[in-house]
Amino acid sequence: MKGRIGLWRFLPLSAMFFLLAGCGEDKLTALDPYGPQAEWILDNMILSLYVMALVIIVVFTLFFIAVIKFRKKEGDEEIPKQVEGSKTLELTWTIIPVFLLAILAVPTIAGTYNMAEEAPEAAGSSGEEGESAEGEDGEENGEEVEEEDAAIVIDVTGHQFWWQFDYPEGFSAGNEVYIPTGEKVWFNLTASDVIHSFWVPALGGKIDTIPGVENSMWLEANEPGVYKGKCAELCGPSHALMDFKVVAMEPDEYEVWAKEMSGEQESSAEESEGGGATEESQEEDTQDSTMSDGRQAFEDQGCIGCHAVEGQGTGQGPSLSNFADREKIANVIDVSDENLEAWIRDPESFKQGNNMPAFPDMNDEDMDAIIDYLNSLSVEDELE
Ligand code: HEC
Ligand SMILES: [Cu+2]
Repeated sequence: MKGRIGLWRFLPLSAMFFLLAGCGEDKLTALDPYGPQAEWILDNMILSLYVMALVIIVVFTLFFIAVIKFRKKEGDEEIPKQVEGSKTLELTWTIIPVFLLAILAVPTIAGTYNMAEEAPEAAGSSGEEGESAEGEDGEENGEEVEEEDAAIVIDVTGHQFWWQFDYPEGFSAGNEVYIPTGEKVWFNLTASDVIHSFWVPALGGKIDTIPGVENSMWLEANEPGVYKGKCAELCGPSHALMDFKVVAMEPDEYEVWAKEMSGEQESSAEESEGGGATEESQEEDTQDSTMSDGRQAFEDQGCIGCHAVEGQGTGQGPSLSNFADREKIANVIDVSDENLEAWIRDPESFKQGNNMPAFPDMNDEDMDAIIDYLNSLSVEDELE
């Protein structure tokens, strides 16, 4: 019996297998790419695996040949000839690795530059792109300019422990970033507090978001879907809960979504005579008798101070303009009224160290009104 390995010893290994098998969920894996950048990364992972496999095979073959061929034989008492240094061998095992590293270096460097490509001239910050393209440039290169202008550049800010996405049209999305499929979408990234790292494994590489520094990258999704993202840099107690989602839509659907998101802002600005969605206009809104109880409570309780509901968000809290479209509350809690209430009453119990104050004593009336109000904030609904 001695020396036989019990099968049970493989149990931890198979447990690991099942654990890892779960990694594919939520499209949260670099091994199942959904965009050109992620495909490039996977190709290069495989290339380096081939190179490593080749090295292992050659080294082990030589090793076993040496062990078997030169092992001590019966009656072999002499000490073998002692050799030291061999120019040929030294050169061989210097040149071959250099060659192998070159095979890896060429695509790596080319790809790194390709991924770090800067956004084409920032898209017009308002809706007048088309006009300016035609007005200033002749018809000849009008098309080209328009194409450039159409590039979507999203400003990303990492906060403890949520993500802010500001769109060129002037609206803001919290925690879930919407992009069109089939084109490069550009991200300018920074952070408000500590260093975070922006990573969507199924779509591309990761990049640090650093306070005071603006990094840039692009991502492209081949097909519509929801791709999970993670903060990949330890940033505080709830770092592991600092998730986000990329929601990729067909371009025409995305157009409508973006219009809805920015349209909401316009209509609210129109309602208040002042025009701009400034603080005063929000105060004016407060007097508006048609305002829903929920909206009223949302303002009375001070939620509005941190959460934009239409228009440009602040860095204080995620924009809730399309809160009802969220797949999770604060990215970690399943969506339900009970959970939403629990979150508002005590966010700390879900996400340690986060910056939303608790509202433990809010009266039920306000609470219910706010929950109804938040549940009504859907933009996807209006796409149908
Ligand atoms: C001082 C600023 C502040 C105030 C006031 C505030 N919040 Fe928040 N809220 C935050 C921050 C910061 C987060 C993000 C927490 C995180 O995920 O780390 C958040 C997250 C949320 C979320 C989850 C958002 C998402 O993307 O899923 C909801 C819902 C929410 N708050 C509702 C409210 C309501 C309702 C009120 C008023 C009763 C309120 N908040 C008041 C700062 C604030
Ligand atoms: Cu983080």
